[in-house]
Amino acid sequence: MPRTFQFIFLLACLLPGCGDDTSQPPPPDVTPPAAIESLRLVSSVSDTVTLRWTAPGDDGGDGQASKYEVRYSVELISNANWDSAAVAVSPPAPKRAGQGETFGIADLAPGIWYLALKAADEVSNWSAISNVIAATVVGDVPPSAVTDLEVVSGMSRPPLKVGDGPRTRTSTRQPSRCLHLGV
Ligand SMILES: [Ca+2]
Ligand SMILES: [Ca+2]
Repeated sequence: MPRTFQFIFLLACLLPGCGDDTSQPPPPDVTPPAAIESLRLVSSVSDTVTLRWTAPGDDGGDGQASKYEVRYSVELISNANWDSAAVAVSPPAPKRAGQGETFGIADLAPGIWYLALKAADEVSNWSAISNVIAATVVGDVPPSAVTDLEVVSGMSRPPLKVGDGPRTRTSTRQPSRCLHLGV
């Protein structure tokens, strides 16, 4: 290096701020969203279950996660079988940490289903599995047959008139007629 440049370089390094390099990239994001512990069942109607939980953050409980993955299975979900559980389509985009999320899964067969979810940040740091909940799906059940049908009122009788004697009730009934069949 020419001496002139050496001098300029040394002089620059004596000035305040020498060595500060603001062009350094930020440290990599290695912190996943916090595991969701607030998953709960809102309703199970027909073949659809509706879930609700509180959004985690990008880093633990801070910020905003980037995506969810909701899974369901007829077996209790754990780390061992997470990958084999069915993936629910079109989960919601995460809101900011602390806000409520609602999501429905339709077309479930009748039976008991276990459900759980994970959240990930923008570099796919995945959280641990949420709490696991169970939902009973009844499916589309037709109305049961009526087995207790009965008559609760017959022909109405005209009311008694005030002043009529106990045997002077008015009636519109026609005299009964008998049909005699000759032999
Ligand atoms: Ca991040
Ligand atoms: Ca993160």
